[in-house]
Amino acid sequence: MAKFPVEPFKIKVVEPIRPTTRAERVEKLSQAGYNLFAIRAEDVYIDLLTDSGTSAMSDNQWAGIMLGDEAYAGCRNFFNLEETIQAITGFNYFVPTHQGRAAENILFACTVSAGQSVPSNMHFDTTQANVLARGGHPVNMIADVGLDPQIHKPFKGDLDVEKLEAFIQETGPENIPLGMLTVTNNSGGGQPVSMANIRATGEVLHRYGIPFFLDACRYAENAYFIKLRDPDYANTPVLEIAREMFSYADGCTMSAKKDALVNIGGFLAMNDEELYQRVCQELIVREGFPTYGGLAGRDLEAMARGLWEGLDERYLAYRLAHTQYLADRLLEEGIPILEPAGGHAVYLDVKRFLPHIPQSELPGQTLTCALYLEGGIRGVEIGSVMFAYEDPESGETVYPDLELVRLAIPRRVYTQAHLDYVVEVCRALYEKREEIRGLRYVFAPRLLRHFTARFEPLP
Ligand code: P70
Repeated sequence: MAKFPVEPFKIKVVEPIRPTTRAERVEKLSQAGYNLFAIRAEDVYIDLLTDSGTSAMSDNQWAGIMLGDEAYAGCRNFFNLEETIQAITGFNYFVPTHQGRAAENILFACTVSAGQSVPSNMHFDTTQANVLARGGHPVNMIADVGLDPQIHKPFKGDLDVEKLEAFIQETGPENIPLGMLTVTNNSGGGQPVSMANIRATGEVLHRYGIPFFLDACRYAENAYFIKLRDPDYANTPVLEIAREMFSYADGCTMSAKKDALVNIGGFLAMNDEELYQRVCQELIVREGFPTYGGLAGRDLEAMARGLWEGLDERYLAYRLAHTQYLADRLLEEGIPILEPAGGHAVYLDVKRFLPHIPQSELPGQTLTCALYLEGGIRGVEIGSVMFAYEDPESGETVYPDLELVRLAIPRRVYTQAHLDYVVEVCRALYEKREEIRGLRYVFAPRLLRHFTARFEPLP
């Protein structure tokens, strides 16, 4: 049997949760248009929708909140945060933002023009949408192993560097304002990117004069995976690994709602002073003055403290083992998941869980609904609803290679018993998987469709 890691903390504050009846869930789901984003959190028993903003903060972070300096300009918490971000990333300049997508919006507003391309290992939903919103083309270049849900490789988040170079030569560097790597790769199973691949990606982009940014929201989990899986780094402190990862890049976007263990916050960091000046202008129009960037002073303090806690090696060892525990228990029950386990989530492999439902009938979304009906669990579809698109030339729908349901694990929130319950529900559902029927759209917006689309069950 898989072994559960001992939590490197004890629990001081609790929040009650309430199971619902199946009859209640049937009604709530139908009212929500079969989209779990439209369900009230109170009607969810175990909420694995996201690891973003859902962390339990520490006593030290809450203490920092009381030290919030709410001055409009130059609050002391900004300087604590600045010192922290410089120590960890080494980048010269940064601005706070209210969350990751605001950092993306500002970065792309200052860099991307219509018709230009932004290559990445894999864009997540908001970076993809923010590139599209500027009239740009988000291009994914994950190495082939990253698209095989069953192959065991240490760094399935790696970008295909040869593909990148060929793409730059075809497209012309002048049409590529920046390149990115998402660490860890959220759309591809929370898989890490190797240090060698971060270095090589930076080298190729820089050879053509193209800036390189990390989408760094799970950089600490990525750094710890490097420590665990790359023998060259087995004895390197994780802070040093993180610093080296950032050293190959020219900047990063960060959703601090993930590895910085806060409920809200983010930042955009960079080395280029001229870019920083333009970013400040954009920030002042959209987010706020550069020493608070849309956040309260207390939020900046919680972020500064959370960034250090997110790099704590005992915490990271527990964090990855906790996710691994859920993966191992599901595998023990024969339930198909993307392997190996990701850092922040376990991803059900829907093509093997519901092989009888074609992607046109939205099997990932269907499975999120079935999990909710079966046990009040909320996961999120990372598949055709999130990523399918219409080919502009043929008019045909292009479905993503991976059809997944992500069970994201909030940090420091759920115990072994919660995860065991999740396994029980998945097992019960897997046993009756053949009874499950697909969905169709009733409403689908153009950008970031998954958040607000509505569905109905197929007859
Ligand atoms: C998640 C959330 C956010 C995210 C990310 C990467 C790699 C940027 C951002 C934007 C979003 C989400 C998805 C499904 C359900 C709920 C929430 N990811 N880059 O859970 O950051 O949210 O702060 O604007 O993963 O993965 P932000």
